[in-house]
Amino acid sequence: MSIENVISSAIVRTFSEKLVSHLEVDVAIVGGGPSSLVAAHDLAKAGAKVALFERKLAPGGGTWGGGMLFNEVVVQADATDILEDLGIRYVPIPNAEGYFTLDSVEMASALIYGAVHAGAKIFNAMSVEDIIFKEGKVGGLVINWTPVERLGMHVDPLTVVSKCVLDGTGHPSEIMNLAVNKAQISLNTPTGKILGEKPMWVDSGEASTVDNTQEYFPGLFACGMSANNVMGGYRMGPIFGGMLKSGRKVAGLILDNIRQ
Ligand code: 48F
Repeated sequence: MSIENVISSAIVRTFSEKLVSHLEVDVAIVGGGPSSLVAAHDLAKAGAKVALFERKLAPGGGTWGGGMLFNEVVVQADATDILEDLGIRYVPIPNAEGYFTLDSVEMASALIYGAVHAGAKIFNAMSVEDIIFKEGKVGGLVINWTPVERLGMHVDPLTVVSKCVLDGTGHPSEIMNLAVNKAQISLNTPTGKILGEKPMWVDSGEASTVDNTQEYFPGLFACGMSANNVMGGYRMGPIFGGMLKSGRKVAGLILDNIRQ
């Protein structure tokens, strides 16, 4: 066999095996932002079978660019245990006890590496365009290649069956929108609908991101800014403790759910 054939057939075969073995999983995660990457890490480390689908070529979501492309972010003391677990270094901010800066590129890459090495499979350049909603239950995802989505090609998708779905799509809460508008699901919010993100209020947003991280319909969870948007929390900008803690919280909730 020629080396050209060796390379191409090895890539096609190993990718196909990876995808086929993740068409049915415990947890299907949508979006590879900081909250869902922590969730993927914790879930996989605890033994759950996890597939994460990220629309962009590079997972990491809003982590890479820090604040206004200054590639540093801030994390609070109560989330440094998660940084330690993932081997991410941080530096105290002078005169601001309990706050640290860290390199956003180190954080993004360590979160991705941590999730993959814990056993989660990340499928990049794939977009989730719908949910499986069967007999009143959320049963998985409908996926397609991002270039198909972006070019508006008329190509049917494939599906991933899962026990739980996690919406980690950030500010737009894409999966929750599909649940409300297409599946007519009434979410576990005061109106049953998405309440919508409020403007910036850093400390309120940080606390509410964690509080709002929950199961919003049987088998359908939200974390990070998606959860905050669903429940009408405030935004917080380039401080990431709440995102990391939200990912850890939702992993615990999902593990309890799938173990029952
Ligand atoms: O927005 P994002 O980083 O999610 P997050 O974990 O973190 C929010 C922070 O980055 C920041 C903030 C912190 O202070 O406010 O915004 O809540 O990442 C969401 C990821 O989901 C992907 C998207 O490309 C991004 O990488 N995504 C969104 N919709 C889809 C998707 C979809 N339908 N299919 C696949 N990926």
